Amino acid sequence: MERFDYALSRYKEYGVDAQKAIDTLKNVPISMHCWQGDDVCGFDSQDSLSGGIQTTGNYPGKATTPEELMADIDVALKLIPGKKKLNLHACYAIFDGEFADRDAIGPEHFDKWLNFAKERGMGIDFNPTFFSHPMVKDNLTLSSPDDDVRRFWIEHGKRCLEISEHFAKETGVPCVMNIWIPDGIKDVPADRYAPRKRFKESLDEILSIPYDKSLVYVTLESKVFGIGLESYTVGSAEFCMNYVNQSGITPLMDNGHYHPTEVVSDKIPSMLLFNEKIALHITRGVRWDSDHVVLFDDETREMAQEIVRNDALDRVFIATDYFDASINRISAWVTGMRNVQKALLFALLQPNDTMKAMQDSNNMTELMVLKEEMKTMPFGDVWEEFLRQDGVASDYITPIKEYEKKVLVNR
Ligand code: RNT
Ligand code: ZN
Repeated sequence: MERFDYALSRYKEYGVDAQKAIDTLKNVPISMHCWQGDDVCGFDSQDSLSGGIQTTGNYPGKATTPEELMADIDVALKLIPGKKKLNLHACYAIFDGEFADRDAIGPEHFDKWLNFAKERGMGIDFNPTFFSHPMVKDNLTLSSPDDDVRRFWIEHGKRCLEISEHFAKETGVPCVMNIWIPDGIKDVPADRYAPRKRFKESLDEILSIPYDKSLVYVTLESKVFGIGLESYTVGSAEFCMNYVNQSGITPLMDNGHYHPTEVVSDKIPSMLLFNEKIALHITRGVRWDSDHVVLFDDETREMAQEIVRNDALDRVFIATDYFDASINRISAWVTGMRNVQKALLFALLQPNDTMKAMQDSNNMTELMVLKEEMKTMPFGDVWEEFLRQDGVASDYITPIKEYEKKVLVNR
């Protein structure tokens, strides 16, 4: 308590109210991706992970049943402060009786997830799964030249819209339904236009079914390349930005999906200027991989600052998206989720108005000094206080290691 009092007074010197920052952060929902717990396997197919994404590592304890995954998510949720949402993929459908393929799934296959979320007071976000399935033909889905393939995946998209709306109605929280297709080509294509045209038409068809736009926010996620799809991706940044603009859906930027020197932090204000809402997949790209665990690093902080200083916390859907199979998967969840929240708290603790005024009056020397000063403020004490007020212990590795010993290693 004493340390927080000191932090309060230090931040006050800069005109920042640290308790207000904590109060704001408490109400910012972060959508936690279910797929960190089982290396993006899901329950509906024996196919191995495809789509140009890959998990590497073989840490013991991977969840292989819905019960295990839910139990693991529960352990993670208890160690993550603040407001959470559950982010599900269609491949996590649970079949108690008869199996239904992706073009035939319905809300009933997600009853257990819905109850799980409801019991914990969480909303649900949803993702059609356009990978790890025999109907992915030559690495193509919605952009395939094969009519049957395209029709199968269009139907999948429609089914998912219906499921998303059901989630929103049942939980009372709007559902973000994110469309990402892996479609791409390994080597230099002969036709870049036609697959994109087909993708466009497929999307039009999916979105032609009626759905309540205040309940379901459909987002579209772009990507620069996938593993084995290095030369061409159908859903490029330009494709997605234009499609979103024309159709009135919401753009989703995954910060692992751009050229290595491009930063999503710089894209956020431009996208906010032209879109009512935007969505983010927060991850950490490392060389060829777009999906390392989120750290409290410069770019994560910078993205958070672009959200906070543009007063856009209620305009940005924030979700995590990464998968690491080489470390304890629950720890990976907690570390990444906490780091997103830390970055937001750090952003909320900056004297943003003072800094903006310095920029506008071209006091760049003072601005640099102030920014550097803020880095060594007693931020950790405010973070600890946030945890304390939320009733979450600061130490999460001890309970996770205990769970690992008791449960995970015996799987
Ligand atoms: C892949 C995309 C996509 C996936 C999830 C599993 O590069 O980021 O969002 O990670 O759909
Ligand atoms: Zn993503």
